[in-house]
Amino acid sequence: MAVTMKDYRGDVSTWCPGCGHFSVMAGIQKALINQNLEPHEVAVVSGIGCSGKVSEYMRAYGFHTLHGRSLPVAQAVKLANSGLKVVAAGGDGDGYGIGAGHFTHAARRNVDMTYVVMDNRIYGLTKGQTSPTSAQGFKSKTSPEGSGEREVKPLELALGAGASFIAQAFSGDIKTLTELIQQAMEHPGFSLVNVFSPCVTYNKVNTYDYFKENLVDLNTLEGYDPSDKKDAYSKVIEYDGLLQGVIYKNPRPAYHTFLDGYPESPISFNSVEPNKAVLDQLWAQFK
Ligand SMILES: Cc1ncc(C[n+]2csc(CCOP(=O)(O)OP(=O)(O)O)c2C)c(N)n1
Ligand code: SF4
Ligand SMILES: [Mg+2]
Repeated sequence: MAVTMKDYRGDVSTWCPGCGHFSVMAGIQKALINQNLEPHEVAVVSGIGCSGKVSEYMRAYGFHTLHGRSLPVAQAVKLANSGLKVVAAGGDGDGYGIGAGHFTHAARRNVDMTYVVMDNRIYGLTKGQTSPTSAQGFKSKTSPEGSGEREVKPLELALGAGASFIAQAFSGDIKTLTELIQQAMEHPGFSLVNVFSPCVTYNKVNTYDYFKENLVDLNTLEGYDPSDKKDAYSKVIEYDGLLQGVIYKNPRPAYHTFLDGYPESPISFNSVEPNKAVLDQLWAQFK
């Protein structure tokens, strides 16, 4: 039987009506359905934030970790069970603030998994503080005079850190969002999809209209080559990161291929019925 949205549907309880995160979750679910993956073949690992609730709101294996800690857990899940499609998800604060160190190392490590960041340029869950991606000058409860810090630029950060697949999407265009998440999931290595996902309650600057007016689709730029890193940097800088599409794609061997003796089939499929000889050997070590 074909997998449908019903299979992935869980209970959503606290997202505000109109929150961009609804579309991101739907995009993840649709991308999984398009690959005919069933919920028991998928693990969603999330951090803390409104965005982090995605692991509870959809039906699949889920792990709601700590703030900024989805990536270490997700990488461990994938290495322990290579049979799972692993998706880490969280917010801009989660991924580019407290979790930024994990992000840069996950990008260069290249474990075969997908990271979806719901970038609303604000801390939503804690009620509207300036986040790492809030623009310099952005006013909020924590920067009433305007933020004095230059914002983190997720695409430049990911390019510099060595991510082998980088895409950017928008909650207001669910079709493209779904296609990009699916391409990321099919990429054999670490893939990032940064999604502009408006917080309708606390960010009155970076709204749906703001992104509709300012985002440029890479497909409209003639001759853009996503495998060319120089081209990627130059367009990202030229458009100040306000691009939609595959920014960079250049597959290289995933992390597990460098692990000597890493099993072909998932470790979790191995028999755990120890015979007497194995048990005696183990017992001898603890005597
Ligand atoms: C170690 C730690 N520090 C701070 C917090 C408080 N906290 C919870 S969510 C959050 C930020 C949420 O913003 P973001 O990651 O952008 O997600 P959003 O709610 O916007 O989707 C913060 C600071 C926490 N839970 N744990
Ligand atoms: S506070 Fe913002 S990010 Fe959180 S659920 Fe509401 S709209 Fe979404
Ligand atoms: Mg946020």
